[in-house]
Amino acid sequence: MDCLFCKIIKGDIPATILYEDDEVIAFEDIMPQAPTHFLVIPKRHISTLNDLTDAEASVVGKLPITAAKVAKEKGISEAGYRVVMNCNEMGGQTVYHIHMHVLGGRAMTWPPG
Ligand code: DGP
Repeated sequence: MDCLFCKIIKGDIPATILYEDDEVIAFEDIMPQAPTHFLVIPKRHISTLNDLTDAEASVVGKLPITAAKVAKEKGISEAGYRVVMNCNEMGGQTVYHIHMHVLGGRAMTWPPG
């Protein structure tokens, strides 16, 4: 499968891995939009949020849990951070393997662009 994030999971493309277990992996975003910007993804290939089924509830539930764990390790928990999941073109999705962005280290604005 020609998926960039599947290649990162397999180790075919290098990434700075922050956390990994059987189901999820977290790594630094290559184009950081904040002083801290990492991604948390399921190892199972799921293209978009629209493709989720009840069968993925458990693994997808691990995304925010992992985000919070890594955010704590990164020292951004107390100040706060933002999590974002983009879906399809209008949502700003560019990589079609679902991922949770975690951004911190600066004050976020609302509404997002
Ligand atoms: P989105 O636009 O929501 O689909 O976010 C995709 C993110 O993936 C974007 O913030 C940049 C990041 N990204 C793209 N290519 C690579 C890569 O090769 N390595 C890493 N670490 N991140 C990537």
